[in-house]
Amino acid sequence: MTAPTLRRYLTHNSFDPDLVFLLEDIASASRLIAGLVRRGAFEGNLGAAGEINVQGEAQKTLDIMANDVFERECANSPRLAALVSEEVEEVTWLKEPQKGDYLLYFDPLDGSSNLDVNLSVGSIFSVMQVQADGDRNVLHNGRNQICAGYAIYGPSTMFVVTKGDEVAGFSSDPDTGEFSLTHPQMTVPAETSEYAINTSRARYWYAPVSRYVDEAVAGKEGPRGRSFNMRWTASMVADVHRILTRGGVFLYPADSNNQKTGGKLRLMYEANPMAMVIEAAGGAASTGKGAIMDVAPTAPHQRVPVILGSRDEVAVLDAYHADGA
Ligand code: AHM
Ligand code: MG
Repeated sequence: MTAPTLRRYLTHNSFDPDLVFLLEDIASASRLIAGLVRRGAFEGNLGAAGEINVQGEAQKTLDIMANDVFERECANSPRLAALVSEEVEEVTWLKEPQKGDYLLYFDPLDGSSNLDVNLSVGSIFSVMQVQADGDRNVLHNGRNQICAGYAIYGPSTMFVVTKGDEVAGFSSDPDTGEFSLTHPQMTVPAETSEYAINTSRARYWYAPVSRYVDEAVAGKEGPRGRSFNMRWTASMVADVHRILTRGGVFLYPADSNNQKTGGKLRLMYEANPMAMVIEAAGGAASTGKGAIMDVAPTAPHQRVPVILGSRDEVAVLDAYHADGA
C-alpha cells in the first residue's frame, strides 16, 4: 500500500476542513521555500539583505523571501484572520476577525545562519484561534494551539505536524514535491544520553544548567553514572528533528547574558510550536520553571528559556531549577 499523502492524512484524522486548506497552504509554502534554499547559491540569495529585523538581527535575503512566500501562499485561506511572523513587527490582519478564525504564527526561515554553510534550516508554524468576534488579541498561551509543526530543509524536505494527539512526519517526493506519510506517530523516548546546547555560553549559565552539563560531561565517573553525547547544529528545527527521531534534550536556557530578554528563542514562533510537537510525541518542554505552553505571552516577539526533549532529562533539569542549583 502506498503511503497516504498529507491531504489524505489530514482529512482522515479529523482536521477541520478549513484547517486542512491552511495546512496545505503552509505545506506548499514549505515546498517553495525548500526550492529557494536549494537554489540559493545560484541566484545569489545567501547573503545579508542589509536590513535589521524586529529582533535587531541582520536579515538574510532568504529570510525575507521566505516570509513573502508564507504571506502569498497562506493569505487566501478562507478562515485565516491574521499572520504573525517572526520577521514582521506588526500583526498582518487579513479580515475582520470572527470567533474561531485562525491566527497563523510562523518563523519563515529558522536557523538561517546555517544557509551559508549548506546545513539544514526550516520553517516553524503554529495555529491558534480568535476568541470572539472582533477580538484582535493574538497573545494566547501555547495550550490554545490547535496545531503546530515545522518543515525541515535538509537532505530531504520533511513536513511534521501535530494537533496534539500524535505527531506525523511527511517526506517530499523530490520529483513531484508531494508530501507522503513516511514517519507516522513519531515519539521521543523518555530516556536519553544526548544533549544539545551552545557551550560557548557556559560562562553565562546559571547554576542548574552548569550542574546538568558538568554532570553529563563527567560521564560514567560522574553522579549520572553514564556517558553522554553532545550535538548542536545552531538550527532549532534540525536539533528538534533529531530529538524526535532518536531522543535527546535541547537547551537554550536563560543566562546572565540574555537576562533582559529571558532567552534567545521566541515564544510564539519557536518555543510554543516545538513544545506542542515534543509533548504530543511523549516528551516534555519547560522553561526550567514550568511548562512552556503555560507561559502567558506579553508581546508577540517575546523570548523565553527553552528546555525540551526526552521527559526524564527535562525532569532532571526542572528538579535542578527547583533546587536553584
Ligand atoms: P533565528 O530565528 O535568527 O535563526 O535564531 C534561532 C536559532 C535557532 O534555530 C538555534 O537553535 C539558535 O538560534 C542558535 O543560536 P546560537 O547561534 O546562539 O547557537
Ligand atoms: Mg528563528
